[in-house]
Parts: sequence; C-alpha cells; structure tokens
Amino acid sequence: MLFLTSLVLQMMCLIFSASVDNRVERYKSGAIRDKEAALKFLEVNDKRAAEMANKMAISTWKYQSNLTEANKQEMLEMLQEQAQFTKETWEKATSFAWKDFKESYATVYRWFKKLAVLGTAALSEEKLNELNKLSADMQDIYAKAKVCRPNVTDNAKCDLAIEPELTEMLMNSRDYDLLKHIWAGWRDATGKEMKDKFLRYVELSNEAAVLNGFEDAGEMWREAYESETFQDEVEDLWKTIEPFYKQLHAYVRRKLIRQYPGADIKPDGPIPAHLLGNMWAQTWGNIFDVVNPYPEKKFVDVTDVMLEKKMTPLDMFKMSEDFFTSLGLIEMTPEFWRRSIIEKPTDREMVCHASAWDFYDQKDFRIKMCTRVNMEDLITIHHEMGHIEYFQQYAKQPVVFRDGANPGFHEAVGDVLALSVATPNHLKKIGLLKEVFEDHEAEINNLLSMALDKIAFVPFGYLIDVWRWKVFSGEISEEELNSKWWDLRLKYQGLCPPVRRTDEDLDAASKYHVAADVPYIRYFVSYVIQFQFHKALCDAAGHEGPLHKCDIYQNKEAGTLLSSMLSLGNSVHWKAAMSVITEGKTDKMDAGPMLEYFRPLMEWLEEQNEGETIGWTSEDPMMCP
Ligand code: X8Z
Ligand code: ZN
Repeated sequence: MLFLTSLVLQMMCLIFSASVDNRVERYKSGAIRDKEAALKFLEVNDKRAAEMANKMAISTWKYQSNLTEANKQEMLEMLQEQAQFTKETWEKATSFAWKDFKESYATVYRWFKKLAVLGTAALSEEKLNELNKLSADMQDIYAKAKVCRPNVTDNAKCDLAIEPELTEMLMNSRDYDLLKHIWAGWRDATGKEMKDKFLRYVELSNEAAVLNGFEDAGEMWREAYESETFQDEVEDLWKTIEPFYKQLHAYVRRKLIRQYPGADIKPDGPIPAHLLGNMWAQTWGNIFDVVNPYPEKKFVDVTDVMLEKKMTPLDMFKMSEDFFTSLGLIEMTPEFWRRSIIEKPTDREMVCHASAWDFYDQKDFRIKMCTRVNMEDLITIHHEMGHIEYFQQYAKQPVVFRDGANPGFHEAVGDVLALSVATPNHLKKIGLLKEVFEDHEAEINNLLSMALDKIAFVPFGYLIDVWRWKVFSGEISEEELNSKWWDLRLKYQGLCPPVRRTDEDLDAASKYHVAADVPYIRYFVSYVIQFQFHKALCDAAGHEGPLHKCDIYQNKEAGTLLSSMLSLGNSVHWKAAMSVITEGKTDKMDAGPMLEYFRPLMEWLEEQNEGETIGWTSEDPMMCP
C-alpha cells in the first residue's frame, strides 16, 4: 500500500514537476466569514495544539536525555505526526477570512496569522523526514564527539567530551600547545564530520522556506522579529558597540602577548582563538586571571567559595529560585524539581548543552544541564531558570502565544536577574563573597570581568547568523563555507585559528546551535536588550547611582514590572512588550544602557590603550600570522 502510494506520487511528480508549484501564499486567508465559527475553531484547536506540543516535548526530551537509536526513531515519528497536525491546522485556519479581523480583533488576527505559516511542514513527508533526521544526526555527532588526550595512540584515551573535560581544560589550562590540540581536535570530531549532512540540511531548509513564500531559510528565521528592517537594526547596534569591543580586544591582546611570549602574537594582529578560555572564544571571563589589572583586589569569581562551602548543583538551583521568588515571581513547580536533570548521567549519552523545556501542560517544566560547581554555571542556571519563569508567566496564553515577545526576549530574562546576582554587594549578601572593596580599582576589576563575558560575546553573537544568512541565501557558496566563516571571525571578533584551516573543515558547525539547527541572533539581541531591561527594572526599584551597582533582589516593584511584560508572551509585537517594560520610554532595541553600564571601564581602557594599535589586520584569515 505504502509502496503503491509513493509510486503514484513519483509518477505525478515526473509528469508535473515542471509545472506544479507547491508554494503557498505567505499568510493565506480564505473565504469563510463566520466569526463565531472562527473563534470556535481557535478554541478547539488550541486544546489539541497543547496536547500535541506536550507529546512532542516528551519524546524529544526522551531522546535528548538518552541518545539511543530507538529514542531517535520515536522522536522522528512524532515529528511526522506533528507536521500532519500543523498541516491540518493550516488548512482549516486559512479557510477563514481572518484578515478581516485586523482592525477589530487584533489578537484574533495575530493568532490566525501564526497558524497561517506552515514552516517545515510544507515539505513532502519524505523530505521532512530527511531534514528532521539530518538535524538529529548532526546533533548526535556533536553530543557524542570525543577528543583524544595529547600524544596518545591508544583509542581508550580518546575520551574527552565537551562537557565537562574540554570546557574545563579551556578554562583552566594556560598551556599553549595543549589548548591548540583540543581546539583542533574538537573541530575535527564535530564540524568536519558533519559537512555533507550540513549541505543537504541547508538545501532542504531553503526548500521549505521557499514553499512558505520566503526567499530562503534565513528570511524565514528572521520573520520571528517581525521587522522589515531587522538586519539594519542589528547592524546599527553592532556599530554602536564595536568601538568598545575593539578597546577590550586591544587590552586583552596585550596581556596575552605577555602570557605567551613564545607564541609571537602580533601587537596589531588578531588573537589566536584558543587562548580565551572558551572553545569558541565567545566569552572570555575564564581568563580573568591573565588580564587582571589589580590582582590584589581579586574577588570577582566566587567559584572558590562555592567549592569551600561544598555547594551542590541542587544548592545552586535553589539559590537561583530564591532570587526569582524574592521579586514576587513564580516559583518552580514540584514537577520541575522531580523531572529536571541537573547533573551529567554516567550511564548514557545525553545532550549536555543546557536547555529549558516547556511541556505545555502548565505544570511540567524542566531544565536539562550537566552542572559543574562554579560561578559560570551559577549564572547559566539563572539563564535557564529565566526561560522557565517566562514559560510559567505566559502559561495561560493560547499555545501560539506561549513564546517570547521575540526570541531575544526569551534569552534575556534570566540574564537580567544574573546582572544583579553578579554585583559584589549581592554576592556578599548571599554569602559567596567575603569582602567587598569599594574603590575604583575594585570597580574596574568587576567591570572588566563582566565585559569579558558581555562585551566579548557581542560580535560572536552577531556573526554566527550573519554567516548562516549568507549560506542560506547562497551568497556564500558550498566551496567557501569555511573560508568565509574565518573572514567573519577575523572581521568581527579579530580572531585567527591556531591550526591551518581549509574548506574541508566546517568550523561553524563545531558550535552547538549550528549543529542543532538553533538560530543564534537571539543571543545578540538578548545581550543588548538585557541591559535595557536591567535599567528599566532598576528605575522601577528606585535604584540610585551607577547602573552596574544595581541589585534588584527582593524588590517587588521590579518583579511586578517584569511579570507584566513576561505574561504577555508573544500575544503582542515585541515593540509593545518593550514599551511595557520600559514604561513607555522606548519601543526600540538600544545599546545605550549597555554602554552606560560599562562607561567607567571604557574610559579606563582608552587610557590603558593609549599608543596601542586599536583593531587588527591579517593577510590570511585561515591561519594565525
Ligand atoms: O545556548 C545558550 C544557553 C541555552 S539557551 C545555555 N547560550 C548561548 C551559548 O551557550 O552559546 C547562552 C548564551 C549564549
Ligand atoms: Zn537560553
């Protein structure tokens, strides 16, 4: 029966392939003008959508927390069932003349508009399954990749996983050659292994986008920001932050030249990408010891105290929840505490990259994370719990609106709270810091440590999707995927690879989100707007003094304001949500508050860098000079 159907389909394709176009009109609407029927449809469909989303999340969780073939298969089948549901929903929704609601019922209009997009469900069953399988396979390669210890021939010594081993080595080792070995080894074991799959994934993603009436998959991804000028907006934000990034880069480069005298790092060149304390050089806070301006005022990382106190991952999660509830926000549910996975299992392979999950039943929310006891992970826990808080705040919205105002908003919530957590006064309050220095030098230490994470991240957060957008649009061809990647790494981050790269490699895909098909510009957006949110909440809390000293802990006014924005979910355009949190002051993304937060550091860096080359040049982006 199956065979017969597919044979008939194949023949039809042969006959019609030249003339039939399966494209659907973007946001198609039909002829049925019965308002009551339209509302009834939305209500009934929403219940089914919640059940479907619940089943989907359960099977994806099952797979990602135990990467077996059987679990993968089960998830792929569920993905097909979900696509079927999406198509049925689309058929029914687009039979209504829903555009009539635009003026009179804005929310109903928005609701229908969301149901009128098919997404990847527009692909044939066969191609959709191929695409889903490719994504699962790439994620599998990433999650199971291992790197050999240096100078070994024995395969048993090839057991270094990204979490925790490689991450910790990048964090703690200052051995140039060891760092180079694991940096290259990770890329050989991941991106390079995925190249063929990635190329086909790009092809199929584009095919789906075109069927939906988009130019390519990049345009389809950007639709989440509901702005015709989104690319210009993010470029403008980058241009505002770039001078500050360049100052930070010049300062860090000078310190690295001193740390690695034999490495011949050029004073006007890019920084070798393996020396910044992170596998992708996306945040640099882990090399604070190398760049520390005033070592005698050393209390910026509380890891030592956390270890001294013998804190467990559970203690860290409870500490984070305490911050949320101190603002009057919603606590984690019993299901959360029962079902989350907060330590790396030893009996199976799992996707360790931290994530937060909504099971769409208003009580089952979970985090999956291979927590290590250190300050970096304490901050990541707040990040993840921010997602859970958002899930809970909008849990009563219809399923289509159970989402961030835009994806950047979702990424920003926990980080906003973490900005308060990271202030020395707060760390002292919760017993993680013994002594707080109040002088200028201590202030510079603290701000520099924050900038190594927040400012250093900005060009990275930007370039990943600048690269993917160009790959999807075809501006970057198949033959130059990696060379163009390194052009961007040089242009935006001022980095160079310590081992010669070729177009056989695919270094972008050594990053989780590229392998796992997760858009990345959301983090760039988040890093900018989280400072806007921080400023707005600090204003609401009546904070006086510099923005970087504000701690909103226990402030119910700040909590109420945050909650009023979060509970909207995606039911309104993000500009409306931005207006809510800024109490009408702006509805735009704005890098001003980020620069305001770091202003004293900017002035200090400019002094420190006097006479230095700001910026970098390199003849060969595929190899450090
Ligand atoms: O992926 C994450 C979170 C999960 S949404 C842990 N982040 C980005 C990354 O790790 O690359 C948080 C900041 C950037
Ligand atoms: Zn996140």
